[in-house]
Amino acid sequence: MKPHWDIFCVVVDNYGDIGVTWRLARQLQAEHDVQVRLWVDDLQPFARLCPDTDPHADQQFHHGVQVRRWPAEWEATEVADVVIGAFACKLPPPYIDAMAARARPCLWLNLEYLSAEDWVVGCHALPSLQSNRLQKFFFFPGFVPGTGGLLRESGLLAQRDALQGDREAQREFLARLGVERQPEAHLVSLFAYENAAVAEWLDAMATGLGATQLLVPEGRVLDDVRRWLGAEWLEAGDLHVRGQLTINVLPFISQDQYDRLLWCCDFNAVRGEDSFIRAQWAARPMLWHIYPQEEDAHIVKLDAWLHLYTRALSPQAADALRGLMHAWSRGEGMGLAWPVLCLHRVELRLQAEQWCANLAVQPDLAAALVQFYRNWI
Ligand code: TRH
Repeated sequence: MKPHWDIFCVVVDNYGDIGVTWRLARQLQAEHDVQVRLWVDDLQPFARLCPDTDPHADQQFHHGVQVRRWPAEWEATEVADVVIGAFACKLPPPYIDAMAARARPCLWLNLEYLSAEDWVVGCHALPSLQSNRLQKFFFFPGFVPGTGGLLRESGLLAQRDALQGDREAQREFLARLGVERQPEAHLVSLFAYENAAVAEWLDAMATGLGATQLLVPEGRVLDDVRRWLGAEWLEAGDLHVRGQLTINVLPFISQDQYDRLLWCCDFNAVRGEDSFIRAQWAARPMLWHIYPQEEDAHIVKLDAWLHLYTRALSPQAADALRGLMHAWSRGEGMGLAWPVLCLHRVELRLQAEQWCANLAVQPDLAAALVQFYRNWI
């Protein structure tokens, strides 16, 4: 019989929690011989990532995954062989009791947030004994050997290569999103939180030496773009031109379409955790809007990743990239940082490809989880 896996997700805010767990659930179901149930407390954001979702259904199947509403009042259910609590979410107490009472022990894992900090290797896969004598293991995704790796579906990079090598397929894909690609323009995607530095960045692109086409899916950053344009309203399908800059507003698209958008672009501004990883699989230069945390804890995380990512760059290109990422996170300084970065476009493109190729040598997160379970039984 196939092992059963339960994944629990609390949507704190945004799309990252559900984005990561849905991707993991899909991949486990598709590539490993397991049956996955995904428990989600709020199906509305899930419906944005997976558009044929019924946000009101208690139970539904998508890509073979059983998606269950996590009810406020928990109802007794069979415990799975592997139980994953995503991002330190608290499992329903009756479910934990049932885990403790289960005749055959189940593996309990906490899937942690992604960080490139050094301490992650030392903490990855450590067990902690719970009050009911159950053991919980902390599973850390990461960029280096000794961590749990990153989510990467099999065949992902081959699909990316096929699209990146086919201008006509790119043209068709973008046309379906309402975008006519300008032949000479630098194609940039923008997914970010609200950011005071948007205006400076758009100014820099509008007055730059070459043409830029900016694709902005509907979301939190759109209001900053609207303000810069002086427009009353912005919505999917809108197109605005200011100097060298053309701006297309896109609808919020499915996860798979979003991947393709990243693959088509020359440069991607991403945020959070999941889009940040997907931009790395796109093998294109990128800008990361890291999720802001209290006391600037996010800057430590940003620097830890930059330390790894810039290692193979020339000092000038590394400085330019660091300067850009810090300006974006600070909310000022993009006016200078962007043209400086553009001087290193070629080197950054080669580095993005090399970085992606190096990451792809490591086992992916889903495979690492399955292997961990096999070693555990
Ligand atoms: O939405 P986010 O800001 O999520 C964040 C982070 O996960 C952060 O670590 C967490 O603490 C916080 O939420 C609560 O960014 P992220 O992680 O990139 O998730 C966005 C998801 O949305 C990702 O799966 C890609 C997807 N997406 C689409 O499917 N279509 C789109 O059009 C766009 C722009 C994104």
